[in-house]
Formats: sequence, C-alpha cells, structure tokens
Amino acid sequence: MDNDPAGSPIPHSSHWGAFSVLRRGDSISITPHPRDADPAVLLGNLPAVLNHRARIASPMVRRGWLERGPGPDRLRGRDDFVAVSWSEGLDLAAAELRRVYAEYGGKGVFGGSYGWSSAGRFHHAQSQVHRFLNVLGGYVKSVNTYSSAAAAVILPHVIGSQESAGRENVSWHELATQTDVVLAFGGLPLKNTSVSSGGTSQHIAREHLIAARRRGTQFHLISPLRDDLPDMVEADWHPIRPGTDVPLMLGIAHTLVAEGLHDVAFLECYCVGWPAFEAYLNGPDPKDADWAAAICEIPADTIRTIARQAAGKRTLITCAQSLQRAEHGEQPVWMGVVLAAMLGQIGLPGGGFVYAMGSLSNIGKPALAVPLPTLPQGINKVPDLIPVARISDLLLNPGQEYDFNGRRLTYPDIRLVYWAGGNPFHHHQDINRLREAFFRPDTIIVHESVWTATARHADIVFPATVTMERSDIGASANDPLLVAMHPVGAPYGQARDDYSIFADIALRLDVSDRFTEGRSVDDWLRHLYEPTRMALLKQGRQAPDFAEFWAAGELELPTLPWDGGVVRAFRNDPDNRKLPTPTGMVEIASATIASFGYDDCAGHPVWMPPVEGAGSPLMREYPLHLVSNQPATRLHSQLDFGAASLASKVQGREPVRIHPLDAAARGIADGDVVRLFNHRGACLAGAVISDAVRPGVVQLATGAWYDPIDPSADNPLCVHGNPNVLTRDAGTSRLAQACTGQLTIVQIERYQGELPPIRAFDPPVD
Ligand SMILES: Nc1nc2c(c(=O)[nH]1)N[C@H]1C(S)=C(S)[C@@H](COP(=O)(O)OP(=O)(O)OC[C@H]3O[C@@H](n4cnc5c(=O)[nH]c(N)nc54)[C@H](O)[C@@H]3O)O[C@H]1N2
Ligand SMILES: Nc1nc2c(c(=O)[nH]1)N[C@H]1C(S)=C(S)[C@@H](COP(=O)(O)OP(=O)(O)OC[C@H]3O[C@@H](n4cnc5c(=O)[nH]c(N)nc54)[C@H](O)[C@@H]3O)O[C@H]1N2
Ligand SMILES: [Mo]
Repeated sequence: MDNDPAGSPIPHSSHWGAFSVLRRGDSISITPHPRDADPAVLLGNLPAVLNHRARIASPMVRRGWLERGPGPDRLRGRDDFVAVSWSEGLDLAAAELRRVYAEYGGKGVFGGSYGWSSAGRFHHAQSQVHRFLNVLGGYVKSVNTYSSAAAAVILPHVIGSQESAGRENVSWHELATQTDVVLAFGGLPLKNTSVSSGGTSQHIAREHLIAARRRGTQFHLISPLRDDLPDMVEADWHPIRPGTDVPLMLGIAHTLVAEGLHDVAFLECYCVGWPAFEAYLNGPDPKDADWAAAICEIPADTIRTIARQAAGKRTLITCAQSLQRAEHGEQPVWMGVVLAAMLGQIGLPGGGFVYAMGSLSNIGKPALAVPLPTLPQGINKVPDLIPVARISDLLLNPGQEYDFNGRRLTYPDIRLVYWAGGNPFHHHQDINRLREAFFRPDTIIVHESVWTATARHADIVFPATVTMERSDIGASANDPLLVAMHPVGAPYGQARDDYSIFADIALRLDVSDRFTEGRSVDDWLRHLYEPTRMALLKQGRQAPDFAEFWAAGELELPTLPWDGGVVRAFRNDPDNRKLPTPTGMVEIASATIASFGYDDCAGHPVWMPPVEGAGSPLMREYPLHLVSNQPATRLHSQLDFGAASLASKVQGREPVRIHPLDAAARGIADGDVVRLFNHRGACLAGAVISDAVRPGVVQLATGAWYDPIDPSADNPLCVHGNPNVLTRDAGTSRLAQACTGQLTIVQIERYQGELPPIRAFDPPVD
C-alpha cells in the first residue's frame, strides 16, 4: 500500500491530530489537516521519531536472562543487552511463553499492558497484545485507566456512568450558547484538549470558550494554576490549595442551604440521600464557608459569592480528571454531582455537571452514527484482574487480599509480564518501588520503538515500528474523520509492527491461524473497514469501498444529533427514563457504597484530610504541593526527544514552575537546576519562576524519561525530571483503588553539585 509518489502529501494521524507529511530526502515536514483551525503544538515532535538515536534497531535480550535463563533478577534496568536475530528472539519468547503457560497457565501472565501506544485502529498495541494472549489461554488483566479510574467506579453508583456524566452530557456548543456560569474545577486547559485517544481532526475548545465569553459567560477557574483556562475568558481565578476541592464544594453547598438557594424540588424529585448529606453539611461540625476557607485557602467571602453567583442561573460545574487522580479522588467527582443537583441544573442543556470536559479534545463533541473499525480481542478465560494502578502491589505481594468496589480480590502470582504500547516507568507512581516490583517476575517481554526505561527493564525487547512506518486506519469515537494512515517511510532498522511480531510467535506456538485468521495487515485493514462501510450503506450514505477510501486518504463519517444522553432523558421524564444507578435516581447518598463499610469512602461525599497533603504532619518536612499534570508539549512520555518537548526544557531538564516567593525563599533563580525531593526519591528539574502557580505549589509535568544517575543505587536521583520518583503508590480508596499520581508533597532546593549529563535518550547499547 505504500505507493505514494515522493513529493505528494501523505495522509496520517496521531492522538493529537490529523496531518499530512511531505518527504524531502531523509527529512519530513508535517502540515496539520486543513480542517483543523487550532492544531496541536505536539505535531512538532513527530519528525524526530523516524531516525532518532533512541530508536531500537534490532531484537535485544538482556545478558543475565540470556545466560542464566528466566528468574527474578535485581540486574534489570542496569544489565547489558545483546542483539539477537529475529528468529533467535522469537524462538526465545515462544519457548518462554510455552513454559509459563504449561506450568502456570494464563494466571501466571500479566498482560494488562496499559498505555496509549499510537493512533490507528489496527496496530493499537494493547488490542494486539490482548488478542495474542487470549489465543494462548488468557492473562491477568487490568481494569480501568490511569486517567480516570476513580470516576469510572464512583460515577456508576451516583449518576450512571462516566459517559452519562461526561461524553454524552453537555456539549461545547451548549456551553458556548447556553451556559451562564462555569465553575471549572481543574479548569478547561487548552493544552489537554490537544489530545484524544485515536485522534482529532478539529480542535474546537478554544473557539467555543471565546464564543461563550463573548456572549457573557462568567468563568470561575478553580485551580492552583492560572493557565488552566486561557486569559481570553477573563476567568476569576481561585488559586485553591491542591487536593482541597471537596471542602470548597462543601462550603459552597453550605452557603446555598444557609441562604435558601438550593433547589429543594429537584433534590426531592430526582435524588436520593439528600437528608443524610444535609445532616453532614449542617452537622456538629458545620461545613460552612469559614470552615472551608481555612482548608482550601480561598476566602470565605469569595466562597459565598461563588455560591450566590451560581444559584438561579444556567450553571455548569466542570470537573477535570486530575481532581480524581489523587487521594480520595472519588470525593470531588461525587461532590461535584451533588453541587450540580443542589443547583437543580443536572440534565439541562449547558448546565449541571460535566466530567472531563477540557481533559480530552473529543469530550463535548457529538458521537459518530456508525461503528469504528475495531480489532476483536477474543475472550480472556482468566478471571483474575487488578485495578490498573495496582501493578507494583501485584508483583510485590502475590497472594495478598485487598478490597475493590465491594469485592475482595487476591493478587495472583505473576511469572511473565508482557507489555506493548505503554511505559509504566513513565506512568506509574513511586518508580523506586516499581523497580523492586520489576525485579520479581521470571520474564518481562516488551515491544517498544524507543529505549524507554520500561524497555531497559525488560528481558526481551522487540523493536516496534512507529505509526508513520505502516498502514492503518485512524479514527476516534467523537471525531468525524476516518483517516487512511499511509506509511511515510520504511521501518527503522529491523523494526516490525506488533502484529507481525505476535504472528511469528503464534506460528512457533502453533496458534497462528487463530491469531491471524489467515489475514495479512492489508487484509485486516480491509476487513475492519467493512462494518463501518456497511453501516454507511444501511443509512443510505456514501459508502466508498476500501480502495476508494484509501486513495482519497480520508472519509468523513456522520455524527448523531446531540441529545444530552441518559441524564437529560431522566431530567425530562424521571418516571420512565430512570438513571442506570441502583435506585434509578441521582445518588447523593449511596446505600450500596455504605454497605461496603469502607473507612476511606463513606455513603455520601465527605472531606477526609489526606495522608500527604493539606494539614498532614509530613508537610513540615516537605512543605510544597507538587502538581504533576499532563505535559503541554507532548503526550505523556511519547516523543520526549521531539522538537516541541525539547524546546520546553531548561538546561535539558523538565521545567518545574515555582512561585516567585517560594523561589526567593530558597535562593532559586529562573533557569537554575533544582532538586525536588521527598521521603521516596529525588529528581532534578529546571526552574521556571512564574506567578501562574500559586504560592506553596510547584508544577512538574509528567513524561520526562526516567534517567537514574546510577541505576545500581537503591533510590537513584533522576537527573531529567520524572515526577513519578516522588509520587505515592497508593490507591484513591478501597472503592476504586485508582491512580493518585497527580499530587504529592516535596521540598525543593538549588542543585549545587556538578550537573550530571542526561542519558535518557542514549541507547543502553553501542
Ligand atoms: N504523576 C503522574 N503520573 C501519571 C499521570 C499524572 O497525572 N501524574 N497521568 C497518568 C495518565 S492519565 C496516563 S493515561 C498515563 C500514560 O501512560 P502511558 O500511556 O504508558 O504513556 P505513553 O508515554 O503514552 O506510553 C506509550 C508508549 O507506547 C510506545 N508506543 C507508541 N506506539 C507504539 C506501537 O505501535 N507499538 C509499541 N509496541 N509501542 C508503541 C511509546 O513509545 C510509549 O513509550 O500516565 C499516568 N501517569
Ligand atoms: N498536551 C497533552 N494533553 C493531554 C495529555 C498529555 O499527555 N498531553 N494526556 C491526556 C490524558 S491521557 C488524560 S487522562 C487527560 C488528563 O486530563 P486532566 O487530568 O484534566 O489533566 P491534568 O493536566 O493532569 O490536570 C488538569 C489541571 O488540573 C489542575 N489540578 C491539579 N490538582 C488539582 C486540584 O487538586 N484541584 C484543582 N481544582 N485543580 C487541580 C492542574 O493545575 C492541572 O493543570 O489529558 C489528556 N490530554
Ligand atoms: Mo490518561
């Protein structure tokens, strides 16, 4: 299929946008899709990937594993790698899989393989690895996401689902045309609306925010960072102390009740549990604005003003995913729903509660009217699972019991870990603990394009192509453009796509037919395109065949009219269109959750001071809140060596933003290299002094490649600025067991020593 004549634009797509590529000799240039009025800066990272020195050129096996065979090994992460031929590497992987499945079955294999890999419906690495392991007999899986696991568990109890509260609830168009007041918890940061899984052909957040403001919408930005909403919306910035949104929300709620501004009729008709919650609000220790102000550090008068301005208008409460990626992360999401219910706004166009708008580009855009091409993953016969962010617990504590959403689960004993398309040494908390966990299995197999820290901690590393080296179909649930992703160049070195790697292992294990179903990559693309084409045909629409689609480079798919989903249906007809919650109503208090008896997630939203955060004794030693949010210049750790990401670095380190007062108190100047540390670890970063962060807060985005100064040390300094050497590896609560990586506490100082070089992008082999 790569018959594009050199010189003509080649259509392609990424999680951060559709684009075309022009090839000139060895270099390429990227042009955003013409329909995208606000393309992502992240596109600037792409050219570097085709021939960067961080690429993996051939199959590699860790020396210790090659010489001594499978087994736990503390050398992982600092051992040599030996280049092997494809046939040797595939033979070794096949033999080890055969051994582990024979001795332990799928219960001994962890195949969660969490990670975003790249856009493209067929070469989606996580789908490929799941399909492959299912053919072999299944695997221990992970459920939910690092992004949103607390919301994924709490929202079904409270309002039906993440989708009912988010994707299908309130649109950007409604916000622009109908919302009077926005309380934006965590903001609606334009940087985050760059990205959506599968791709985005139109970035529409900015134009809708401008339109709303022009019409007079009033924005309250509740965030430790001023740039979580663009200046042009002229938001009132309430620089909240991180992790204390629940007290603020309770203070607003208390004010509403105290001043008789809450919608009693709505609470009676549409909700259960109001009396219990009201008793808590007014209880012996009333959650009034003064109480809240002392915790969240927003003045009590301001809290009262926000409550008065929100009442009696078309008010929208938005809640970024970040709020729930923290200790007790279930609470702000639940409390946001309660606040919207008290305002009587749930289910109204442009009003109520919307989850994750502003976290991803495609939330608030209409759904497609046809199904997307989707690779079937088969059936996993192994029932065992972990909540996704419990990976270190799984590997460190086989046999241990734990709670999860009303269930009592046991960590299975994992012998082999298979990872393709994710980077746990970027995404997981407390990397020093993760290193210990990665010493435990017998074998770790990783497919990667580049020498990430995860690849460096593996035993067998297979070099994967990047999307621009292969054909695929780009598509995403809430974006109308189906993109024919044409290859741009030949694979780097001996890299091969994940599918071919799995197909060749499957051949060695005599399950080739079941894995490939006899199809080549091109056959699969045609096959996966078919259901979309059939649905178009059925609806009487233009339905080009695959060859026409491929030649055209794209196809615009129809979308459904916006209807506000199940929440609006319930608002309009509460008797007949119940919510998919246990009671069919909005659950301000949940009998189900109460019945679990968890001390860290009660039967209605409550404020629980964090172990590490506002008010905790540990803050005497580590007095700053660290916000480790999503990076503005890349997607997670992907293409950290790309031009846009590198341009943001300070002396090669990830930028950490610090308020002028906090910097001055520590003798830190703009551009200094600083050391961030706490009781778990330390990293270097480059200081950027900015009053866009509130005092007492520093901000260091995720995704700088982990770069330990001495990999053999116990708690090595990361010289590059990966915040996950600092974050705490603990679940949100016994309910969701979700990732809490967004917030931690640290101290920071000017780095005095000689500056260590950055070697993150240098391969561990010559
Ligand atoms: N402290 C802190 N940590 C966090 C967060 C936070 O807020 N704070 N956020 C969390 C969130 S929301 C998320 S979603 C995670 C993201 O965590 P990940 O999804 O693991 O991060 P990525 O960097 O996108 O990793 C994808 C990897 O896949 C590789 N890859 C790309 N294409 C292919 C392919 O075709 N085949 C193969 N085999 N590999 C490929 C890339 O090179 C890259 O290394 O991080 C989480 N971690
Ligand atoms: N450019 C870019 N965009 C991305 C991604 C990326 O890597 N790069 N990743 C994508 C992914 S996988 C996901 S899941 C989403 C995540 O979307 P989010 O989780 O919403 O994104 P974050 O940037 O982590 O957090 C948003 C903002 O919340 C604020 N915040 C942090 N803690 C608190 C708090 O306690 N209270 C309040 N009120 N605000 C707080 C921070 O200032 C932060 O800038 O982003 C997506 N978008
Ligand atoms: Mo995410």
